[in-house]
Amino acid sequence: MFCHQCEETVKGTGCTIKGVCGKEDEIAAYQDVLVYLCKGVSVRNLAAMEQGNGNPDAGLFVAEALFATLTNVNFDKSRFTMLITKAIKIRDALPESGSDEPDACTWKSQGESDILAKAPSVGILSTADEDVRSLRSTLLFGLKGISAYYTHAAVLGKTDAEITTFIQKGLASMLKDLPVPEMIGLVMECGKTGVSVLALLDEANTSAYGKPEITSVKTTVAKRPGVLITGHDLKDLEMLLEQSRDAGVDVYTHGEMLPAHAYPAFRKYPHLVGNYGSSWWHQKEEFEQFNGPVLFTTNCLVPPKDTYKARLFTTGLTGYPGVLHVEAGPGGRKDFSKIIAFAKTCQPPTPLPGSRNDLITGCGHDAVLALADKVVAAVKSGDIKRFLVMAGCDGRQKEREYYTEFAKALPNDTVILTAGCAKYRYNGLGLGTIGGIPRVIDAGQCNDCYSLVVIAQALAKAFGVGINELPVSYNIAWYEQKAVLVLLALLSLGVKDITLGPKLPGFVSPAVLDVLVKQFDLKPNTTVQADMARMLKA
Ligand code: FSO
Ligand code: SF4
Repeated sequence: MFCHQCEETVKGTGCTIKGVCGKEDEIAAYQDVLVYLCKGVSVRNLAAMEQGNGNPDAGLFVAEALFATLTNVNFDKSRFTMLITKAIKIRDALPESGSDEPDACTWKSQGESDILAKAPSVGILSTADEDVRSLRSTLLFGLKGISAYYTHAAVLGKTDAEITTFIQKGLASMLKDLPVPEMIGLVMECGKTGVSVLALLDEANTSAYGKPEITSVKTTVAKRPGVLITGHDLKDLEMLLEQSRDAGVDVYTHGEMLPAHAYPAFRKYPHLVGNYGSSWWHQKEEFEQFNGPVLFTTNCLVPPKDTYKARLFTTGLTGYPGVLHVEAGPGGRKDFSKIIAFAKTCQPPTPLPGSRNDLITGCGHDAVLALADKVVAAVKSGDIKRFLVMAGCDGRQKEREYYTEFAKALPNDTVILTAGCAKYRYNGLGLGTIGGIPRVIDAGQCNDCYSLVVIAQALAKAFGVGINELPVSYNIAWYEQKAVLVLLALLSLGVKDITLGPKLPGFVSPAVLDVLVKQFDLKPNTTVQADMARMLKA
């Protein structure tokens, strides 16, 4: 296997024996072959669309397939077998794209040995040139981010053919020998499409569930047994809350589900009682103590311990061998009755240390722009000197303590703008408020990064300056491919001088890094003191 798509990749270069995430060699092979087949589907479908006879459902299929290959989403071979079979079926139902089709358009598998034999010749290392490989990987991982966000929007009924066409265009491009400037152009277009997909998802979430309101969430536990829901899928949360109404159980959010408490549509459920635990990598300890069932809707799934594996359930694109998967039925309806019935047989959750009643979330663009006058006045009076965008992911290495230390060391006249699970490094520090404005503005999930863009654009307009002239510094933490896409989206908006950590992506070659540094002034993080001095002076 060779995988270098996430920040935890071995030695910062690539996982070759087994993923740090727990991905086995075999699953990596299935994922590589699935991505390859999606390239074949894309070539045929793009050609068919030009003739007016494309398959309008192929774009969503490709997005779902790429989402399944994201870090920590699916470890279940049987699910990848189904996706591979479906990819071949969709591809073969499309007309041939020409007489000299690439192998991805025609290759077929007779079973596991074919898949395992094929993988090395179609995976990342099948591109020999280091810089071409780097650009293809950057594009592929950005496309995986788009695919995840697109799938979420589509679940809520918001679709956009331009976005799925771009996913297919990007995939198809990897089968061609393109000149480097054209590849760089596609990476930039990926960032631009990233802004569009984030806007689409924002529209999907807010039209379905209302505009998030600044909300204080309890992390203490109640007395009844509970169901814990984790991941990012709000539709799953809605179905779970509806089906568990009056069932005698409570529902808790975990990890990236925390911001759900801020939506008006979810606040009406009294049995949505709080948030249990913190970011994804703490799940082994936290799920053990939760005592009840845990529903995974999306990443980040960590291979479970036997102590709680029987209490895990997956849905959507997540999967793990031996864990019960809840499939969507007609109209996308999911039956969570087994999970709810199981919860009733469980003990209530054990309280976790450091529980509190006041974890603030829900600072989406509408809520923050409602405070715009206050924010602008605080900047003008000097009460707020600088905003630090500290969005992105959390992760398990010790070096991520940098982000907690950075937040602690920030002067009192600074405000953190965050989204994603990175927030768990500092949202419990009690950093207080400035004239009623929270010092940690949590816009929500990584899926809600669009809010940060809207807030930055509104500030730029209010002060009549460009986005790079604002008193805003970017200190982003990345882990997986959605964060890659958010970074590309920021670059496509012209944001410069982004600090990225805890280390730079292993898939970026020295020559590609040189372009990023020269064009965008991208930098790796260093020490809290040095980075803070630089950002506060900026
Ligand atoms: Fe975190 Fe995981 Fe939301 Fe990521 S839970 S790390 S960017 O997959 O999705 O922020
Ligand atoms: Fe390694 Fe990350 Fe790939 Fe997992 S997702 S195999 S940890 S690079």
